[in-house]
Amino acid sequence: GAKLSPEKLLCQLRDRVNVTMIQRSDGPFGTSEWQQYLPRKSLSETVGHLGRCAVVSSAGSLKSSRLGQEIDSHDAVLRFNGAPVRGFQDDVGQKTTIRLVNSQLVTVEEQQFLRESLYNTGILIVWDPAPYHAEIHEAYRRTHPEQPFYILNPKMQWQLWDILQENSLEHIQPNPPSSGMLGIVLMMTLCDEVDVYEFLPSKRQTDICHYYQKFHDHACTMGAYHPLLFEKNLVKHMNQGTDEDIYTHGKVTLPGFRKRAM
Ligand code: NCC
Repeated sequence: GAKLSPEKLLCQLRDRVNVTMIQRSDGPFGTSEWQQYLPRKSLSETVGHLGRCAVVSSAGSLKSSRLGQEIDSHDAVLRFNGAPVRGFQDDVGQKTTIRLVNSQLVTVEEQQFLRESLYNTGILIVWDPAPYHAEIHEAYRRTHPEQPFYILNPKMQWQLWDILQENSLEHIQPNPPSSGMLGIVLMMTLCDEVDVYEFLPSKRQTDICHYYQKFHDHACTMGAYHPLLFEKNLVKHMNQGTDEDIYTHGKVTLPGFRKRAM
């Protein structure tokens, strides 16, 4: 596919990717046991109007970045999976407004997921309910009844994948986008402006997978299962910030969909 202009690409993302959460009345989730475990309020009602938002990748290159203060200066901060803040505040900040987790984490690391306090700050959203276990959702709801806990509409990942494929010259394996890419598009629907940290690696780029673990794997940054390289090309194409910001801060600035007259 031929690459669209950044403006056209933003319109396509806004118009074709349906960023919604599963609602109480939807399909198999509409059964009586499920109804009570889905939040009553919509996500946008829960978060309200958001101006500047930050998306914090889990990349190893965040280590020693000292971006914490800058990240926390945003109205809302999105983090992924088990990425911690305690002990890493200087580099990644401490504010967590939304945590986006994959269903593998919820099911495979079930005991940690149910117990660790990391998960009960802010709003939780889980994606990819294909192998999803309703029991864990229920168990979590019982332990933290007040916390908003949403399930991302599973169509979204394939709508986004289509746009990734259309804007790439190569064939992309039909695997869902990474949590990172899903979170970026989610925040573009909720916020006026989105700063993304270390999704496009800075000068601190490293083979260390996460800022919170001593584990080396090149695929964490470049992708293996997820079409990460294609995601990063697309995000680079839409960047409204400078190449200098990418190099020094690993920072990309994207416009929110709401403020656009497209
Ligand atoms: O590693 P993960 O991702 O939790 O990272 C969150 C997002 O940060 C971006 N990232 C991460 C590391 C890195 N070096 N560069 C990056 O750009 C990516 O956008 C990534 O999505 C996931 O996407 O959900 C993923 O989850 C992990 C794992 O399941 C969770 O951490 C829970 O333990 C996957 N790892 C494995 O399955 C081993 C990973 O492939 C994708």
